[in-house]
Amino acid sequence: MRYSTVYERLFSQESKPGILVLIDPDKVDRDSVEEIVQKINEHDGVKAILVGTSVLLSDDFDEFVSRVRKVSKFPVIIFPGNSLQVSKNADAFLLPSLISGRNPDFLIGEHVKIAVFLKNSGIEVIPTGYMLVESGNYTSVEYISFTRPIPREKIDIAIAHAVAGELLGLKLLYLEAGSGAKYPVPPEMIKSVVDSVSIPVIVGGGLRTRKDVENAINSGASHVVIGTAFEEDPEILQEVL
Ligand code: 1GP
Repeated sequence: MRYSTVYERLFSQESKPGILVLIDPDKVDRDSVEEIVQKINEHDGVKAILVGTSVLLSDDFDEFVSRVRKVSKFPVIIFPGNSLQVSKNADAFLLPSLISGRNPDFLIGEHVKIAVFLKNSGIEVIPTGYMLVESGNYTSVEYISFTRPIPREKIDIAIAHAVAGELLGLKLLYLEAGSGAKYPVPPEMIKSVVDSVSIPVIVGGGLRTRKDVENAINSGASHVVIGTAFEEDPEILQEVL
């Protein structure tokens, strides 16, 4: 690999915007894991595979991550919804702090439970400011995290949270409308946040069409996250980028 870290590979200046495909371990038939990853491998617009979910009902997370990584030609990054979703078998770990909320469990609590494990594992950790944005429906992340999303039109509030995250030393911002969101994060909010910070911003939640993806990328998103639309139709990757 040309880059020494996944972070560099994804966010170096010459890295073009692309897709981070989110695989929810609770939604994948265990007989089709390799086949699904092979499908992802076919698309050069993909930059990485994220693995994670809001709750986690399955009991084979570690093995699941290994299977994905074994076949993937892209880096595999854990994007955990809680402290059960850890494994040494990934290329990197997004450590999200839900900075748009005021629930201490998701700001620091879950992190304390896995911090020493992560450090000892040697896995690359990417400290991420996770910002939930109102999306027109009640999403799993809102329910599970007991946090309220930032109102869609409150761009000033989004900027203030993003800048606070940057000043706290976070290396990445994730603007999230929530899985299956009715409306993605508004382009104006993406643009304002991107213009306010010098760390990369990724965007996800409710992105289903080429237009959705273009809106996010043209607004300055470093990459976009696609989960539900890929689950519903793996060919979507071809269409959106
Ligand atoms: C959820 O942003 C991701 O954390 C992906 O959302 O499932 O709506 O693509 P979708």
